[in-house]
Amino acid sequence: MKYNNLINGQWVKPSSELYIENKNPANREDLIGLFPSSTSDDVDKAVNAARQAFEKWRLVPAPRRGDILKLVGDKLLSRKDEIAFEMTREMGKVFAETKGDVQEGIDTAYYAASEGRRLFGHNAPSELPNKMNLSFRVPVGVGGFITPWNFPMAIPTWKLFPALVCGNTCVFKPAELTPKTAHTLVEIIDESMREVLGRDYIPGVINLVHGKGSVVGEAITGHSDIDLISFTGSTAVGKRINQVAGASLKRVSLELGGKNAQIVMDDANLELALDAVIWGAFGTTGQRCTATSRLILHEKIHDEFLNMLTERVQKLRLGYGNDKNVDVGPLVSEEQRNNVHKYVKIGIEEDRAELVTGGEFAEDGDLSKGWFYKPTIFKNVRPDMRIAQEEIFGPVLAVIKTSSLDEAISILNGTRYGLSSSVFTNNVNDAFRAIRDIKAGITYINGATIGAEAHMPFGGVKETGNGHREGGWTVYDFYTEWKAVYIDYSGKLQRAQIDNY
Ligand code: UN1
Repeated sequence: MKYNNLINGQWVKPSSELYIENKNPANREDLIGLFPSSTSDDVDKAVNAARQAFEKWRLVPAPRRGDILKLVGDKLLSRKDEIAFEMTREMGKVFAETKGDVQEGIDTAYYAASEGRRLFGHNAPSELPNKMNLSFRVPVGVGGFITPWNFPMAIPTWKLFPALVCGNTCVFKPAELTPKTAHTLVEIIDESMREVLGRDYIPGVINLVHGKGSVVGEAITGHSDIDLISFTGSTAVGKRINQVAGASLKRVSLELGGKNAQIVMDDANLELALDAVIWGAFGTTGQRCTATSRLILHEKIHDEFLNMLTERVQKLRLGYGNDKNVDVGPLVSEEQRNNVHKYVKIGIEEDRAELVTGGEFAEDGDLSKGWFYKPTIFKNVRPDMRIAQEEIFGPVLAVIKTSSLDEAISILNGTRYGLSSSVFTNNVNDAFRAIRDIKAGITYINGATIGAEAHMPFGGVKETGNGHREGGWTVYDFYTEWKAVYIDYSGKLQRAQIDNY
């Protein structure tokens, strides 16, 4: 089946007429569909449509825009299992997790819908008599949205829903590896717009342009008529986007890499810490920007905990995520698996690190049809080794020994990233010290590094981003401009700073 782009309210072929195959990463014989390989011409058309639509969409009352998002949330909810099944087929993580991914989209839809009735401004008194000052939010304009494959539903919704409720129009380029999920999402948004707006439907509010980052992503980033860019992906690509988009002073929000660590202190509940690290390191096959890729163990519990962990990891069941009794799905692609294996080889060659388990392709029986990799643990890892510094984005955990909380925090902080972090301790003083001293956008106490909730600010410090957050209330600042208004009803010219002082 061939899918198309949505431009100006119409499903249209890419101007290249070329399509890209989308296959199941657990079974490469399973072809999901053909998706457009679009060009900069398609991006131009989408941007033009979004620009025209903006002049009408910005005038639709925000609560009405919220009504559309409420309906989008309802539709996602009623189709949750069906959509999750197709998402697992498309990108590999297990069904329970793709259901969670859709739920995150539903939560974001309802949050954004209710924000349509808030979008609060601030008022302040004037320094002059008979004069009123107020300020309110206006939309920014046309947004370009470039999203990854690991949360093919949640991450696009984090961006598109707040952007839409604020009155912006959208040009959306999803990851090449997960176009079907994006198609379903955009189809639902467009249907909901038609149902709520009826004859007042505005074509071009949301445009979907499939294709390669190097072509479609570049064209969006450099487009002179796009006002803002929101991107989630690698730090290398984020830096490039910031440079290109910065040249035309676009507003840019970047959610980039992570090298997240879980600390386990000697007073921690070890069973709990064990459940958390299994979930954090091997959930989504380690392909989350919040995944636990370093485990920092207090020396007093190091050996015992590592034994418990190894035993559990070796029992994890690999397979197609839509089958029952599967704990871990495949990696998303051959390229991704080769990259993980490259890092495992680097780890083995690096001084002193020791492979405890895993470290190879999983190819028994049906697993040979997909991009499976055995869950992998390294021990005796030094904090400065490459496997402890660079984002691997796969099921590889580096275990580091520590002798104190201070040292553990300094190891945790000692990378160029700062997204998620976790500390297991039952000592309340240590917990609060860690909360204060950890340099990361997200810190969990007695919880895994993954599992952020949609109504809280999501993002990180250092090279994890450029200071913006997604989710929660803060994202509404990214998608709006502040307008300050002064209303003078004195009937005379009152000069601020001059007539009153
Ligand atoms: C990501 O890894 O890119 O906190 C997003 C979590 C999820 C979102 C992850 N709610 O792990």
